[in-house]
Amino acid sequence: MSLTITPISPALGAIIEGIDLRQPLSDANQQHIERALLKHQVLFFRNQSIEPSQQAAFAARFGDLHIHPLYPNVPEQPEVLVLDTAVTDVRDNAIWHTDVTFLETPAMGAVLAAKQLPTYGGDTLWASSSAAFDALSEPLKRLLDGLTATHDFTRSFPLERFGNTPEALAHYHEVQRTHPPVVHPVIRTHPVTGRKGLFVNDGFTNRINELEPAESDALLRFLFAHSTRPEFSIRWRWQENDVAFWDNRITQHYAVDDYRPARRVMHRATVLGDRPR
Ligand SMILES: O=C(O)CCC(=O)C(=O)O
Ligand SMILES: [Fe+2]
Repeated sequence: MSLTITPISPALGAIIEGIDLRQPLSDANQQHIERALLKHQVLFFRNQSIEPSQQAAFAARFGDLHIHPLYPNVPEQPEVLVLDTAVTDVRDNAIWHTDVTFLETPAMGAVLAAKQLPTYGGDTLWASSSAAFDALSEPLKRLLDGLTATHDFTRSFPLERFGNTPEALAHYHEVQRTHPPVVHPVIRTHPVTGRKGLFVNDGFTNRINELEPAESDALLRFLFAHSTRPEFSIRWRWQENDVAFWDNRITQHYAVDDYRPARRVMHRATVLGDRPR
């Protein structure tokens, strides 16, 4: 069976047909998917009713999997985290972000499966960091290249939301101890394609280190707005059993928080990546 790849916008996104993600991935299909991911940055697969074990097996073909320090997971498959509005306050994802940039080695990608959806609402947007970078003027590109920024998980996961019992508070402090703020380049070069992308995000980036605080605040505000312009983004309207696979090295995303009190359940497997350069 051959894969069909249908792009959905000029900046990023493609729908992949002709594959059953419940089955072990052939080497040929692994390569096709990897190539499509590098080109389109986020891929969508429809009608994939995958079990957590199958989701983890698929994701693990692209790298080691990350176990999230704060989100709950599927007990028998801890590499698959659960975003269930009946269990967790998932508001943290209603902000433009690149996953886990508070790690020294943030995720290379993530595989997200839609398990239960509201009748409408609950869309997710992705934006291309390379399209955003390409659209900057040459002088601004030159200014940003070589600058570094500090990323901190407490920006999106504040103590007030995660420390409301003594055990949760102790756990939060432990996560804080093991996850100090990290420094990444403001412009990241994709390790495989060599494309440059803006690598700051509203979810986790607190400041541009080499600038005065007021300069950093103003420039970050501009960069957050610029990176997520409609021209560089897509909005995905989920159907149950859709699976998305994004390249987290060169994209940001935003989970729209517009459907409560309806319930929404997603499963995510996160593939670890390398140190941004
Ligand atoms: O729930 C979603 O659509 C996306 C949530 C999110 O940010 C993630 O899974 O990384
Ligand atoms: Fe995310």
